Amino acid sequence: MEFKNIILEKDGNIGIVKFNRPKALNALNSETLKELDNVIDLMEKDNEIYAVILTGEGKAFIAGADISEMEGLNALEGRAFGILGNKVFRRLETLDKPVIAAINGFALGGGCELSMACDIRIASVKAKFGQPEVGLGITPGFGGTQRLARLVGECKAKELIFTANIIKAEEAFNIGLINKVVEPEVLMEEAMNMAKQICSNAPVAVKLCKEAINKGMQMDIDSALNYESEAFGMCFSTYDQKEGMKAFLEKRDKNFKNM
Ligand code: DAK
Repeated sequence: MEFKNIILEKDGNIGIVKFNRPKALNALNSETLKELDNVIDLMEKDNEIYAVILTGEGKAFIAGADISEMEGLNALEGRAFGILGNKVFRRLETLDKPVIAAINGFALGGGCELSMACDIRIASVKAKFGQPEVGLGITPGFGGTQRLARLVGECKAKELIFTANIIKAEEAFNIGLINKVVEPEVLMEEAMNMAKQICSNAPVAVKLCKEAINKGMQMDIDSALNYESEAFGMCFSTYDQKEGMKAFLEKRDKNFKNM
């Protein structure tokens, strides 16, 4: 499938999604959001993809939702835009495979929010993060008030959102917004290495872990631990559990089959 604003590649078991509107710093317009929705469909259906990397072409990851498109929206259109974005971001967050954001540059507003809907965030030292929406007269609309507070805590989330400050990758790392900061030249290599390491593990177990962490974070601890027990039990119905344990006992390399 061909896209106008997204380049889709596959390297082994890894799906690579590149936002490709560099002239507008990859700002998210509704066309790009719809394309991303279609890309998620493809990722979801492809059983050979075990992990996904998102990155941006040019100097930005994503500089936010497209201000030129949003500027003229009426309330109903604004609501529809917000619903579309939230739906797509949530689909990414709940995709049954890990998603790594390789953040090459600006991750502002909707761009920071998109990175927060990913499971792992690796950033170049050149990356910058922020939720500048209040400076435009709006609230973050793609989950920023919710995911940022959950990731870095209420204290820092309020400071970032109320001040609209833009922070460097190093500070984003220090407050727990991102996993790792690397030099720009090795960003994709680092993301690929992590993706390959994830792909070398049992994909069904990884998928169940993602689900257990995401769902468990919204539950009380007893319900969450019950959920974990169910996921753990489920593994014993898989080929990969037998293979993983057998390979260990036989002191040989494992050969997982995603089943
Ligand atoms: N939208 C549209 N175009 C953008 C853009 C954006 N977010 N960011 C940059 N561009 C465009 C610029 O207009 C410029 O276009 P031309 O003038 O060349 O045609 C081109 O990209 C290059 O940008 P600059 O010339 O400004 O580049 P600089 O390196 O000088 O500056 C910058 C880079 C990232 C600091 C600057 O471009 C900037 O401040 N950009 C805006 C960042 C921003 O405020 N982002 C947050 C957007 S608001 C909601 C749903 C969603 C949202 C909210 C509510 N609901 C429906 C409730 C989300 C909101 C946002 O994300």
